[in-house]
Amino acid sequence: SSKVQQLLLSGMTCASCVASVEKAIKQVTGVDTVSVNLAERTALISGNPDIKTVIAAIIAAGYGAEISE
Ligand code: 9UX
Repeated sequence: SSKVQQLLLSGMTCASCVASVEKAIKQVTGVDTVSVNLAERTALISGNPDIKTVIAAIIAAGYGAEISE
Protein backbone atom coordinates (compact mmCIF):
# COMPACT_ATOMS: atom_id res chain seq x y z
CA SER A 1 0.00 0.00 0.00
CA SER A 2 1.03 3.62 -0.42
CA LYS A 3 3.06 5.23 2.31
CA VAL A 4 5.55 8.04 2.88
CA GLN A 5 9.22 7.15 3.28
CA GLN A 6 11.98 9.56 4.27
CA LEU A 7 15.62 9.51 3.22
CA LEU A 8 18.57 11.56 4.45
CA LEU A 9 20.58 12.86 1.50
CA SER A 10 24.16 14.00 1.02
CA GLY A 11 26.11 15.72 -1.72
CA MET A 12 23.51 18.31 -2.70
CA THR A 13 24.69 21.90 -2.83
CA CYS A 14 22.30 23.75 -5.14
CA ALA A 15 18.81 23.78 -6.60
CA SER A 16 19.98 21.91 -9.68
CA CYS A 17 21.18 19.11 -7.42
CA VAL A 18 17.67 18.99 -5.95
CA ALA A 19 16.20 18.69 -9.42
CA SER A 20 18.62 15.89 -10.32
CA VAL A 21 17.81 13.93 -7.17
CA GLU A 22 14.08 14.40 -7.66
CA LYS A 23 14.33 13.20 -11.27
CA ALA A 24 16.29 10.10 -10.22
CA ILE A 25 13.74 9.23 -7.52
CA LYS A 26 10.71 9.80 -9.76
CA GLN A 27 12.03 7.28 -12.27
CA VAL A 28 11.84 4.42 -9.76
CA THR A 29 8.85 2.12 -10.15
CA GLY A 30 6.16 2.77 -7.56
CA VAL A 31 7.08 6.36 -6.71
CA ASP A 32 4.08 8.68 -6.77
CA THR A 33 5.42 11.99 -5.44
CA VAL A 34 8.79 13.30 -4.29
CA SER A 35 9.70 16.34 -2.19
CA VAL A 36 13.38 17.10 -1.65
CA ASN A 37 14.35 19.76 0.89
CA LEU A 38 17.84 21.15 0.33
CA ALA A 39 18.18 22.79 3.75
CA GLU A 40 16.99 19.71 5.63
CA ARG A 41 18.75 17.28 3.24
CA THR A 42 15.65 15.13 3.20
CA ALA A 43 13.57 13.40 0.57
CA LEU A 44 9.93 12.57 1.30
CA ILE A 45 8.71 9.89 -1.08
CA SER A 46 5.10 8.76 -1.38
CA GLY A 47 3.97 5.60 -3.12
CA ASN A 48 5.20 2.05 -2.75
CA PRO A 49 8.72 1.83 -4.20
CA ASP A 50 11.43 -0.50 -2.95
CA ILE A 51 13.45 1.92 -0.86
CA LYS A 52 16.74 0.18 -1.60
CA THR A 53 16.08 0.71 -5.31
CA VAL A 54 15.43 4.40 -4.60
CA ILE A 55 18.72 4.67 -2.70
CA ALA A 56 20.55 2.94 -5.57
CA ALA A 57 19.05 5.42 -8.07
CA ILE A 58 20.18 8.38 -5.97
CA ILE A 59 23.69 6.97 -5.68
CA ALA A 60 23.78 6.31 -9.44
CA ALA A 61 22.92 10.00 -9.92
CA GLY A 62 26.00 10.94 -7.90
CA TYR A 63 24.53 11.66 -4.47
CA GLY A 64 24.26 9.88 -1.15
CA ALA A 65 21.18 8.54 0.61
CA GLU A 66 20.37 6.61 3.75
CA ILE A 67 17.16 5.65 5.47
CA SER A 68 16.07 8.34 7.94
CA GLU A 69 14.34 7.04 11.07
MO1 9UX B 1 24.65 22.65 -8.55
MO2 9UX B 1 24.76 19.98 -7.80
O1 9UX B 1 25.77 23.79 -9.63
O2 9UX B 1 25.50 18.29 -8.33
S1 9UX B 1 24.02 20.81 -9.73
S2 9UX B 1 26.21 21.73 -7.28
